[in-house]
Amino acid sequence: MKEHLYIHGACYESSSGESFETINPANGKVIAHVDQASEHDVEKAIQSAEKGFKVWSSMTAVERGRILLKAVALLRERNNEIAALEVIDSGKPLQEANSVDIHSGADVIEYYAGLVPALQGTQQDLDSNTFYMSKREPLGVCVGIGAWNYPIQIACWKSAACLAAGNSMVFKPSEETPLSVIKLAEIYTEAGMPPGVFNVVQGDFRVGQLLTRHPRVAKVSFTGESSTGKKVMTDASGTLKEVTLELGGKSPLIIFEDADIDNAVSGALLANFYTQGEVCTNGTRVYVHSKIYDQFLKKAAIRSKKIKLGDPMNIDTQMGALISSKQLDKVMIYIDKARESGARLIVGGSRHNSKETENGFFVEPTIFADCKDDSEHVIDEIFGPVMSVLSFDNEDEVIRRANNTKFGLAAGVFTKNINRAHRVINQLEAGICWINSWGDSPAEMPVGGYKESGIGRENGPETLKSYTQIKSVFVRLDNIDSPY
Ligand code: TXE
Repeated sequence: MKEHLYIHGACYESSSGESFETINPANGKVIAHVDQASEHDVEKAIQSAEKGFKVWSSMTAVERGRILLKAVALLRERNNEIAALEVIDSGKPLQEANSVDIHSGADVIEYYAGLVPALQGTQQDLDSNTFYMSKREPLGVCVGIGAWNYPIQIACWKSAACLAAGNSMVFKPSEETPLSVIKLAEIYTEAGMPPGVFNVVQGDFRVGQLLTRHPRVAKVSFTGESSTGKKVMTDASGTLKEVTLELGGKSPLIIFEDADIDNAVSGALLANFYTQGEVCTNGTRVYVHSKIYDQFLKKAAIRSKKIKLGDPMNIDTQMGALISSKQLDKVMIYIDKARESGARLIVGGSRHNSKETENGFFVEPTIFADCKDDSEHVIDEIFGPVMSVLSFDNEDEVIRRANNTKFGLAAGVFTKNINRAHRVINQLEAGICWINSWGDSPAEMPVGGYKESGIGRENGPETLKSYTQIKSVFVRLDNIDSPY
């Protein structure tokens, strides 16, 4: 199978003569050969987006919202078809993709389609002869760059606010998972979106750099590793682009002695093993009060051993394959480092090999106990199914330890004491916090990181405004008073 670019409302064959393979992580088989966009292709995409912007930004917010809502209906109609494509390209279980990836993307597009007609400027009288107005105008051509763990959801989240506000977008998915975003582009076109409003270019970091450095791009919205985010910000600074950076994390999940322990175990397993642990907001440092530490480990081990690994296309599979052999090797290196650190392996710790997974990149759900805060596997983001459990004795101590990281993406607290829950959450340095829950990310709620976990937000009301710029207009009704 060949996969191309998507420019000006249609499939577009690259002029680069270069292509790359995308494989099925569950069996290592090549799914498709995908065009690597050339500099010329990127220029074509930007020109197309400039044409699309002119038409799209001249439409009313209600007209744009109407088209976005048609796209929402088509996404939901084709949910299972697109979910299956996401599974073979990313290795995640079908039971996740069917219920989360497209639905959460469509929800955000629906949210902004409904919100944008209410986006207004302001007017203020200054004296009997003067007043000013402030108008919110779109930015122009924007760029989205995606990571491989939630390919179509990331593209939906980035394009939703961007397009609703009247901008156009050139989107580059991760080269690991290039397939599903083409379906989104086709759906946008089918919904009546003018050509050029949403374009897709494919390729690796070289194409990403062409986009972040392009002089006629107004804003870059990036999702990926923190180290890559810094490169994106550097490149975007050359032409003073706005950036939104959704980056990595190593988030704390704190379980107090009064917590409902079974509920807390549910939270900890979700926060570490959902999508094989390849979720940026994962709560991978699990701090458990010493009074319930052993009980927590026992329960977590019993339930982890029951997690069903296997063919991600099997609806009963609960954990699929890591994205690549490179990612598998990275996770296994961190598991070895955890062993060397003296941490106690409670469950897992090995590659998962069975008849149906023999050529895939599978790792068992893994829990290490008695971890030390300064161990590499506790400091670094692993991006795999590896839970690090640490014990604590008091509130001040655990807050200090939880905040002792360069990241600041997410944080969570499990306790029945509502005062303590809010007192602790208020002191945690993180942009996305949960109390007695983990992972919920409704369209209404802004998400994004503190510190080196990112800049800016996605979703929520403010993000719509971040895709506009304010123009102030001062009006004088009498003659200007001039000394000349
Ligand atoms: O990231 P990479 P990956 C994070 C997650 C993890 C990472 C995994 O925490 O750290 O993403 O995704 C392109 N200039 N999040 O491995 O390698 C590259 O082609 C421009 C956080 O894909 O950084 C790909 O399309 N672009 C998130 C994209 O950047 C460049 C949720 C990401 O690649 C580039 C999900 C360059 N110099 C994952 N180099 C959140 N916070 O919400 C690479 N790329």
